[in-house]
Amino acid sequence: MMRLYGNYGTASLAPHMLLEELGLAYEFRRVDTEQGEQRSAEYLKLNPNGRVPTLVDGEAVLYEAAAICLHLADKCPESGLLPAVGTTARGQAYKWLIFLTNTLQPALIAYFYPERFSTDPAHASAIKTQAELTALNLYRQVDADLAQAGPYLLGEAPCVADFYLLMLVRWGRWFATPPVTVLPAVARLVTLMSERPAVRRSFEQEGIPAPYCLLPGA
Ligand SMILES: N[C@@H](CCC(=O)N[C@@H](CS)C(=O)NCC(=O)O)C(=O)O
Repeated sequence: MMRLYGNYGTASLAPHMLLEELGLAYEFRRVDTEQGEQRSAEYLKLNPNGRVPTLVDGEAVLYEAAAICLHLADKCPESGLLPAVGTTARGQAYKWLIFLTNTLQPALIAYFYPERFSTDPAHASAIKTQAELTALNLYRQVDADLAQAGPYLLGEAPCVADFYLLMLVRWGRWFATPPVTVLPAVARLVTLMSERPAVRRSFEQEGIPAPYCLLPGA
């Protein structure tokens, strides 16, 4: 059985949602990142970056959330969460997933860990502010695309990148302007994705309450 190492609401959420969506047998092993368990010697043997998630699938040990998502979708081609190899739609799915993981996610990481981006602790607040502005512009770019060609990133049906986007939109709930409050097409995608039974199950397992992409009571 596969083992997903992760923590609630973190970068392990996208692989977790996909494991549920695809109906694959797995076990979720919590790594308490607030307590620093990601830096334990035992965990570093699996993921030398000291980050979650990590997936153990037989002999394979995979880190990087997007790679894990692709691997899971590849295991179930009949799910259609990745279009056929060589098609334009497959290329678009790669584009979106890599945009999310390589462009939007780094801005969010700078927002959550600003102290890692300067040797001077006094810079942290400015880095955080800029990271929020950058991320909001990127969410806006996604919103414009979804408004034109949605409701999902590839149009009529969800692909692996929509699960990833849901996860990253959730992270924006901490912003002064959470993306779902100003970006209607993004908010629609969040509604559609979070209505999926598999997504609900993973939210329940991680103790994620509604509203999923806003702070409680917002
Ligand atoms: N590029 C990695 C980033 C993973 C990442 O930053 N995970 C965060 C949680 S969202 C983490 O493990 N944080 C603990 C830490 O940085 O010490 C991925 O996408 O898997």
